[in-house]
Amino acid sequence: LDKISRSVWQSSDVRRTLIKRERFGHKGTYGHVLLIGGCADMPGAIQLSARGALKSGAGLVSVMIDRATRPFLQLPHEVMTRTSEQLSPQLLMNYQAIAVGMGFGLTEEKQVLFQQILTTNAPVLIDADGLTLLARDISILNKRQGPTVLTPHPKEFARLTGRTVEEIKTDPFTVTKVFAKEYGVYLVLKGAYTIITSPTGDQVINTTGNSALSKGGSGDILSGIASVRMMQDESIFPGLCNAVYLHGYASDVAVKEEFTAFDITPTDVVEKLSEAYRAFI
Ligand code: NPW
Ligand code: AMP
Ligand code: MG
Repeated sequence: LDKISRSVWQSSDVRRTLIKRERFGHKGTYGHVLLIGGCADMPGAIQLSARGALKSGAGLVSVMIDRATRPFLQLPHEVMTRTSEQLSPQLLMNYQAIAVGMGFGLTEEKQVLFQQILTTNAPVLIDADGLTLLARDISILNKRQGPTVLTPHPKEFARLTGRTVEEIKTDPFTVTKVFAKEYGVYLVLKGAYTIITSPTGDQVINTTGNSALSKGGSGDILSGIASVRMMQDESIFPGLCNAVYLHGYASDVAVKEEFTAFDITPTDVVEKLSEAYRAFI
């Protein structure tokens, strides 16, 4: 691999590829993102994703949950809701990016919904329980018409590949590259150093972030950020790299300025996105 096809994502890359906010832009300019997830046991995950998307400049943010989850949700006023009973191919055409899986649950009913969602041509990011559902029948990826993004941590990637976490950590560059090319997906293997791989095998490493992120909810926030960045930035691949970079950067700012890696929460990280974006406009 040469230096270009596997390099560290830099601040200059973010500055170059992050969308410019236009003086005459409107909410249509910035796209409508749909986040699908949540269940009665885990109502927090989808709310964290919604915060991540909202604080990343989406024109509109909607979440889709099942009716039973609705009473447990406290969403920002700006976020619109749909219930999974309303799901249809026509409805999904209204969104420029879709993310599915955060706190979704693993029931048979969710498996069916998941398969219906993947029939859309819109870009779909699959995270968390979406990845576990995908691991039950990975061949569904071969039927995808639109772009697909997977954001596993090592255990989720182990489920998808049938390998052990140890095997993945021994040679993460090769296993991710082979997988991304085989299934034609963008792959974000999360960790202290996250590796982002394109369907053609380009690879980028992210070095921002710290152990403040090693807490439940961090990945759910990243999914919200990533669904916006992949929709708005130069193209999907740099958008994903920017999302991972800015998520890590926000946690670095938080640890330097206000919190420690002990007491910071994922919710605090979302607030620090303001400073992350400010550094790159
Ligand atoms: P261990 O313990 O080391 O064996 P799962 P999940 C491993 C929702 N959430 N390197 C580690 O395994 C999500 O959205 C809801 C190596 C860890 O215990 C999902 O829908 C929240 N191993 C659902 O929960 C907040 C690593 O993976 C195991 C690793 C399940 O998601 C929390 C967990 O993997 C959560 O986000 C690494 N770098 N990173 C809410 N407030 O609503 C992780 N592991 O079993 O797939 O479950 O990731 O917790
Ligand atoms: P998840 O396991 O889905 O909640 O995702 C965790 C998120 O936090 C991913 O974006 C990881 O890259 C990030 N993360 C976790 N631990 C660290 C760490 N020690 N250093 C940097 N980033 C981390
Ligand atoms: Mg996660």
